Amino acid sequence: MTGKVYEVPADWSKRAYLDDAAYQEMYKRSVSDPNGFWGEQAGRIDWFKPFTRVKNTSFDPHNVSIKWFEDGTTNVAHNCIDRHLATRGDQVAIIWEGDDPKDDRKITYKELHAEVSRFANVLKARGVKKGDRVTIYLPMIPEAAFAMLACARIGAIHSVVFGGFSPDSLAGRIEDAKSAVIVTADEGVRGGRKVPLKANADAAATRAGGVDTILVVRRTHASVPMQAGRDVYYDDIAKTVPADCPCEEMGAEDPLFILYTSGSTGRPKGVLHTTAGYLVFTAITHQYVFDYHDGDIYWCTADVGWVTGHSYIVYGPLANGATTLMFEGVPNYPSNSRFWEVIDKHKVDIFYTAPTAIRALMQAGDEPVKKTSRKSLRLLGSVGEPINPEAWEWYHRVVGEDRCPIVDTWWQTETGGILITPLPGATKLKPGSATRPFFGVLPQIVDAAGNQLDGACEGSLCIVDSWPGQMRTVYGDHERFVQTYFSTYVGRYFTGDGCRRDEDGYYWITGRVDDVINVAGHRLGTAEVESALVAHPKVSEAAVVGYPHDIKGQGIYAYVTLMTGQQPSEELRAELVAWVRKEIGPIASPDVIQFAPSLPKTRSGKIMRRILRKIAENEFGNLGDTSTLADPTVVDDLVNNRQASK
Ligand code: 6R9
Repeated sequence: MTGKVYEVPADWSKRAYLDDAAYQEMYKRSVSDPNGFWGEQAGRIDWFKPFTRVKNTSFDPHNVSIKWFEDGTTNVAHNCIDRHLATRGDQVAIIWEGDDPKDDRKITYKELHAEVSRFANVLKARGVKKGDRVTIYLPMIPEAAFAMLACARIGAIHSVVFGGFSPDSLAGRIEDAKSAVIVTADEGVRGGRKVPLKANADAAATRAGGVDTILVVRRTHASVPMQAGRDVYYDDIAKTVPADCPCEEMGAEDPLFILYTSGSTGRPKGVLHTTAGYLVFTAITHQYVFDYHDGDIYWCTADVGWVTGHSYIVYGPLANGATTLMFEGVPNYPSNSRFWEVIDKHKVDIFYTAPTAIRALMQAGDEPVKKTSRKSLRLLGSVGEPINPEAWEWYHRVVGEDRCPIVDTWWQTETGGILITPLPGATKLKPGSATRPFFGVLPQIVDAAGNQLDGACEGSLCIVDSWPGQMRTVYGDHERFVQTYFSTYVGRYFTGDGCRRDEDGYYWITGRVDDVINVAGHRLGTAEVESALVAHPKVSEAAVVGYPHDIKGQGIYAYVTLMTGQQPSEELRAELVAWVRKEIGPIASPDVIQFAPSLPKTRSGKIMRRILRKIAENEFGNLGDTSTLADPTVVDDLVNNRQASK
């Protein structure tokens, strides 16, 4: 920790929406009078029918129920598009920057209206109705945003699946959502390489069953097999449908989307977000956290397959009438200057990315950054995992030339939007700290027994009352929602994160305290990787833990016990890595596989992950109590055969 504090720059305290006094006052009001505060904030969106009740929420595990603005009606696409037409029809809504620096496209609000309406009519032509689930498996092309907004327009529920997931992972999500329609592309393009999206969608549809339409957007124009009756090219039907499509009137609590995310147990959960509260919350956070003003060019580098892409590429920015940049490529293609070149090309004011990208670019040195101008930049953001102070300092000094504040935003798929964050005109920054709670957010740090800790302390992070962007349930499994989030610390939302609060009341997220690992900003359950490994015919048992990784934050370390008669070998190691990539997707590739004749277990048969974590972290001296192990000698073997991690 550098211990350094960065004051709010003088020009920022002048131009920002909020200074520290305004933050303090609004924060106090937001938590002492949530009905008044959020009732007013709901005025940032158009309502078809006004609500009469603001907050109706309970975290009581016998009756977890979260409703905001429940009797009002509105439509998300209307708020993100139609209502802007009169004042900003010719303003650019989306700047698309392709993987190849020569490819780009600008889409005005008027054009967005036409594209989304047409897309909505195409979905209708394929029988999609209000409440139906549509799976979107697309690369980062404008059609991904069109498809999401088209669903919102007609009241369909989208489930976006990251293009890096395997056919199996995609199939699981299609099945769980009971989705009959998949929107995909012939192929995706990333870093100059093709991704066989349609082929993956075909395999997933076969596995999942129940898919009656695969809508194919042409991205590379590669020839892909098309199954008659089921598969159709988007542009072929788009020509045949009207350009005009009215917005469905949606209840505030009607579902907007499902997004699958990993937890510590079982299969990924379908996190369900609804209409009005989510939109109000993403809009207010996008405005204040990024201090978004009319005319700013805003760029979030996330993929729409993750919640950051949903909330801060599409919904928050478009609700605010912003210009949002959508990037198809990767940070190091064609060179390590790509991010900074895109910033110069499109005069980006606000740039929001992930620590893993910052660390990777930092390793490439200052030169690729310094050869670009970046003079348009005035604010930097970070999200997805804790940012180490070294990376923070480099981002601030080299990328932002000491003039751009950094907003380190902590939040989750479940929270819908940012919960702990600096506000650039109000908050002094400490590198590595997400600083203070956003409006309406009441964090609580608890000890293992669930006691509330006060003042400077460290423990597990809970949130004690609801905010409008909170997930409403696990799709199709409300009991799992209650069990996962409200039972560990009764009556409180448990985030799964560890957290320290310092003497200034600043929050420092220390990472997950459950069996979730965060690899390059992607959430993975260790249980998911384990079940992929044990599905291999030569594997009898597997235990997976995270370990510190210079660029990815955490790497994946897998201990594997083979079936009797199988011999460890380099070939088998490579085969298992390839197997996990195929089962889950490249993001889940184990970095290290250690073959272990047996795993450390308690007498009741539970694997002692604490020990496995220590060995993976190279902390042999500090293995803690091993006396409860059924066979303590197992540990010596593991230590002696530890694999060097990359
Ligand atoms: C938005 C997003 C959520 C988990 C979360 C935490 C980690 C996210 C962070 C951060 C420290 C930050 N996380 N932002 N940790 N500082 N600024 O990433 O959602 O994919 O659901 O991941 O990511 O561990 O619990 P999601």
